[in-house]
Amino acid sequence: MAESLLDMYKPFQKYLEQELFKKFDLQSVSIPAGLERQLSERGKNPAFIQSWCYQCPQLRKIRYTYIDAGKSAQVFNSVIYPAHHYDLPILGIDFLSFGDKKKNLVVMDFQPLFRDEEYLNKYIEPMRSLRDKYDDLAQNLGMKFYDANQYFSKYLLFAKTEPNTVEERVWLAYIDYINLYWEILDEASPLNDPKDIQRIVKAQKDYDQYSAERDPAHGLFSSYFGAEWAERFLYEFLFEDAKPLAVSSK
Ligand code: BLA
Repeated sequence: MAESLLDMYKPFQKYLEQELFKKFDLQSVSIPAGLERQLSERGKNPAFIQSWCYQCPQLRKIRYTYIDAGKSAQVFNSVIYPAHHYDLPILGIDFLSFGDKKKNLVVMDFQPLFRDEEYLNKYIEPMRSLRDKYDDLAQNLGMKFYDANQYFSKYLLFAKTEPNTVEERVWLAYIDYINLYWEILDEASPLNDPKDIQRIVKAQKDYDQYSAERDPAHGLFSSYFGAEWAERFLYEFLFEDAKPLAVSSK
């Protein structure tokens, strides 16, 4: 399916892109100067990173990033933030492959903004049948960087797996999860009360802060592109609503 094992997540990017352009009236969002693409020749293989960003009335920020460092690393990462008048979970995708495809990590989730029962019943329970269908991809791996009880659902896909499984099982799961996300979005009713909207603004901002502070990719960005670039990429693009900590942990 992939043109070569070397761009193993490119079909996933293409699929998402096609879906987005088919379903939504997308507008390009500019990425701060110097962050849209970057090439590193520091490592064993050159590493190229490129990002895309869009918005539409239903989705206030759609971003995805591809890192191509040949055999050393292939990464597809995407976060889709619904408009502030929808309290839907954030769609999070993180597919990684390191060192000659020996280690493939796939994570995909509808990342809940709130954890009360009503919310979870409304937005997370619908994932349950997919979680059961792809039981093999919902491995009980512990988290080192993140807290599984914050911004992750109990039905996330989280697997360490083989390239074949990525091309076959993960591909099917990916399509199913994305389609379910579109369904939930189609059915969502916009909120009007400014208090409700403020609560969502804050929850999405807290998500950015939490994610920026814990991002396991910080070290990878620094080693490829330098600490300064890594810091900017995190705080000016990936999680732009987060504020850098006064004392940086660089
Ligand atoms: C883990 N994600 C990782 C790791 C890296 C990235 C390098 C550690 C892999 C390892 O050595 O075990 C990479 N994260 C990235 C990249 C970006 C990024 C390249 O933000 C940005 C371009 N991560 C997400 C999203 C989810 C997510 C949206 O960015 C949600 C689906 C999940 N990534 C996630 C999880 C882990 C992970 C759960 C395992 C971390 C842990 O053990 O705590």
